[in-house]
Amino acid sequence: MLRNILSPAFIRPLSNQKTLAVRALSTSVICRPAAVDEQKTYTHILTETRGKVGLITLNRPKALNALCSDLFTEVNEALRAYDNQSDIGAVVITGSKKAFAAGADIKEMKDNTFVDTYKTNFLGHWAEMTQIKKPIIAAVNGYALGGGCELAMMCDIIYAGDKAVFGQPEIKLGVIPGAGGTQRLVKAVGKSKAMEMVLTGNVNLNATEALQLGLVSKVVPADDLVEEAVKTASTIASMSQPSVQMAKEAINQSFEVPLSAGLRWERILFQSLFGTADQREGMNAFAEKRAAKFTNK
Ligand code: DAK
Repeated sequence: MLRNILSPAFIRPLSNQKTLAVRALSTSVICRPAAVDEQKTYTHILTETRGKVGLITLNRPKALNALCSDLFTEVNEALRAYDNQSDIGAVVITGSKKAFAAGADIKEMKDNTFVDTYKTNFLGHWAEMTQIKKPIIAAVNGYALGGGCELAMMCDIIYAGDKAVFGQPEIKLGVIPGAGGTQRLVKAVGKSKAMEMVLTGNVNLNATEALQLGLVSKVVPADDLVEEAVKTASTIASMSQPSVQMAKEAINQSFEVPLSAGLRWERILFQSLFGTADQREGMNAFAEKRAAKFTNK
């Protein structure tokens, strides 16, 4: 969406921008494909709904949840379905058994040519996930290596179980991180640590180190991890959904555009929420000393 805003057509008076912002948001919602069948069973993931939260569990434990192409296709399908489901407000992704994900599937990738990756949409899978509007929490239960670490960083909030391990070992395979591991990691842990991790391939972060460096926002005992992530996701899901989705978008812009453009977009989104039923309700509820009841309007 921001690409549209930065185009010359968007450099207009604020009132027009507000209209455009609202139109862009509503158009992108209306044009989305219908939710896939909620009863669908997947091969490599498990899905479950907990209240207003969608829970996706990566489930190839024998391969430490290595992200083969089919698994990623399923993750995207489930995310799109939840994104289109009006009674879901946020999603949690976790892994089964001892791994979150030990990376992209090396056995699948090893004989790939560049053309193969196009045919299987290997590159596209990863880009698709960033289009999801609803917040995603990664509940990292164990190994989050290579693409697994990148997958966690593509989520909006990361909680680490006390057995979590974060690393970017691609250099040991003769390649480099290819889905954000050289970019998002630097912003989370700083240049020196990111260089150390990526250039050696064997400097991993445990949960406590990841917390200290700011890669994760909370460390949770393994047994409570999913419950804690679902609890936070439920809180998010109880807020006004247009505000939640605009806030996610605005924060993500800080990774992508210069500060001045990010501040401008934040202002447009902020102003576009004034006059909505939820803005009136939220502020009236405060004045009346009661909890707000949002209707997402
Ligand atoms: N791929 C395929 N299989 C994997 C795997 C992986 N990444 N990681 C583990 N496995 C499999 C093992 O081969 C083994 O299978 P079997 O031999 O039993 O058939 C099984 O999982 C159990 O693994 P281990 O026996 O090795 O278990 P350990 O506890 O001894 O060791 C480990 C755990 C996590 C330290 C070790 O498995 C390991 O080092 N795994 C590889 C980690 C790694 O190098 N990950 C980075 C992969 S490269 C891109 C998008 C994404 C990517 C690139 C580009 N674009 C969009 C451009 C991502 C690249 C990567 O992630």
